[in-house]
Amino acid sequence: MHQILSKIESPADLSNLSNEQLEQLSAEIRDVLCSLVATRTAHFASNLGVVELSIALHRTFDFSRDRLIWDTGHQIYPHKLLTGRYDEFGTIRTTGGLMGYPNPAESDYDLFVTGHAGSSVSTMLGLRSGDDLQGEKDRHAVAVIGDGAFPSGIVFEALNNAGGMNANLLVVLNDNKMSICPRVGGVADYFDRLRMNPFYTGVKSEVLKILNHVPLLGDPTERLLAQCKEAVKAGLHGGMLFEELGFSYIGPIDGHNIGLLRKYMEMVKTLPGPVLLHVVTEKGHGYQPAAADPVFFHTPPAFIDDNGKAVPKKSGGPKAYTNYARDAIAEQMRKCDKVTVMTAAMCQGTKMEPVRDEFPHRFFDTGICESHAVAFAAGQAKTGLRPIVNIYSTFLQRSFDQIFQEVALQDLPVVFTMDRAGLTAADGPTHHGSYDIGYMRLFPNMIVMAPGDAEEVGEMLNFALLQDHPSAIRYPKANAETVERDRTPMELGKAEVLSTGADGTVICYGAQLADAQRGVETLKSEGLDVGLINARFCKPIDRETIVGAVKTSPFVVTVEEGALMTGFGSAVLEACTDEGVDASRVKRLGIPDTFIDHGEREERLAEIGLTAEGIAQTCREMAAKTSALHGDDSISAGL
Ligand SMILES: Cc1ncc(C[n+]2csc(CCOP(=O)(O)OP(=O)(O)O)c2C)c(N)n1
Repeated sequence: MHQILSKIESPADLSNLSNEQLEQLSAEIRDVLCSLVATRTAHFASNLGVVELSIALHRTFDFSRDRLIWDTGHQIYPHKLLTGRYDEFGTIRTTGGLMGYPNPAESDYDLFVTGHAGSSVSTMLGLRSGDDLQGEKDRHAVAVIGDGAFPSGIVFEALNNAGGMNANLLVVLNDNKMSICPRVGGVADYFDRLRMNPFYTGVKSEVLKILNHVPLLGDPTERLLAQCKEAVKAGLHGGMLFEELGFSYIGPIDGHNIGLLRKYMEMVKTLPGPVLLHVVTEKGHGYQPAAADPVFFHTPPAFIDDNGKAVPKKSGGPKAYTNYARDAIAEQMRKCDKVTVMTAAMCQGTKMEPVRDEFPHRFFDTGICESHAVAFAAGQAKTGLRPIVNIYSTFLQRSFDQIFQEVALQDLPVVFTMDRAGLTAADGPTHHGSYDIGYMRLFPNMIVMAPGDAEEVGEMLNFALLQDHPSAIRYPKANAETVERDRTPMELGKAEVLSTGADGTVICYGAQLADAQRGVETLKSEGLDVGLINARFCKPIDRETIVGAVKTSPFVVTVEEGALMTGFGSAVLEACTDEGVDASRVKRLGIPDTFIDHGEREERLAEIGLTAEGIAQTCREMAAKTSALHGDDSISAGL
């Protein structure tokens, strides 16, 4: 069925194909993408939009030698299909299958494992510089970056540096007018003006006229290109921002016209110095529902196409932590008009659209600019507002220094609600929220918390907003359960003891509480009496309760869905050592010191023991070990 695509073993196989055949290839790639999203959640609209661009790039350059980086990397599916991964493509985003992002372990055509936006121009400049210094100046360097990722601060740092170095570098701006949600900010408006500017239409047709006389392959003349550049510089408006930074700005051009793309790429290939090629694409191109609703189709759930209408295969289901957090934020904003909320281009992922619509003046989308968002929140906090920075754990890593300097060092009451804290399944290592416990608890003044169940999300947010210090609340990408118990009120640095046990204690930090309770109940039915503590706070840690449990329990198992190194369990060990308490009978469950692959979240959690059975089994092992140590047959006999 995919007559051309199925024969593409490497991009070299594109070399004999005509533009008509390349267009057929585009249709075949789109067909593969549509079949994929009928089976599972995957990045869709962005990939539909870059089909022709991917083909033109691989047809023009030789990326077995030249350098190519797709910024963020979520739009890399056509590239994967063109670089020898057609046969395995059906495995993408499944355990053991292809990654949904670039992965050098899969292919030499993928240079970096990425998933976070904004680094492409910097890394490409490094590659350019490395190749130049090592006598490989003939290798071309190409970074493709979306208009959503473009306003990230680091991109401008890289453009500034590249312009100053006059590096031979091609930056392709893939302008589809969208981030995940509609793009925001001044740069977005600037791109709009570039598209609309009548002078530009003029430039475009002038350039086209010239290009029509340039042979497709070979002999591109620098003189003509210099003329284009001069034409732009002569004041025909648009692109001046890039020109001033030292780039030659070319475009905008139609990113779905393969012939045109190839012509321009042949042209810019030989243009010396840094070049920005502005390519206009349509997100969702070729599948009408996705083009009409690119927000939903950015990463849609598996769906069936019912006469052009996407019907999700599964709907409903229990409420996720994200929804509880969203509702809690909305409630606080209704209660107090000093409460504001920030997102860094993740309004949809954090399900904040209703909050945005209800509080348009207290909802701030900074674009993909996490470090700015944090410093911005600090400024608001200084004026007396109570900002909530609602960012995924993994993306908030970008703001480490602003969390340190602008927030913690000033002791400003900014609240961080960290979504996707823990394993995030199909996206893999770039998206797991593994490190926030460590990077938050490092800083003096910071209050670091994790709700044990659904109800605690709102209670913790309320508690956080009452503090005069910065605080962080983490929760995973998971459905939130309710753990039935007599609840104790939230108190700074106080854990909640759900039950005590003569044989051991589980101390849970965060959303594994329900699993821990199930695990403890299973053990009880087996004759092992294990108590359960809901830690609530990693910092300040409840020394009295937690160190007390380590002192008096035959064993303690700590549970957290975060990196063990610097995590909650480490905080427990540190507290014990500080108090001179023997912590050798403490076993820590969490994310080990390795990068976790993509795959089903449940599978991945099971591998590291973060399930009810995993927790129970660790307790059994600890019970056997400690009873053997103490020569106590009764416990091991009970197992
Ligand atoms: C640092 C960081 N923050 C947020 C995200 C989440 N994210 C993934 S893709 C995306 C939109 C990117 O827009 P654009 O670059 O225009 O690409 P498009 O999908 O429109 O092709 C966002 C916000 C991310 N990957 N990295």
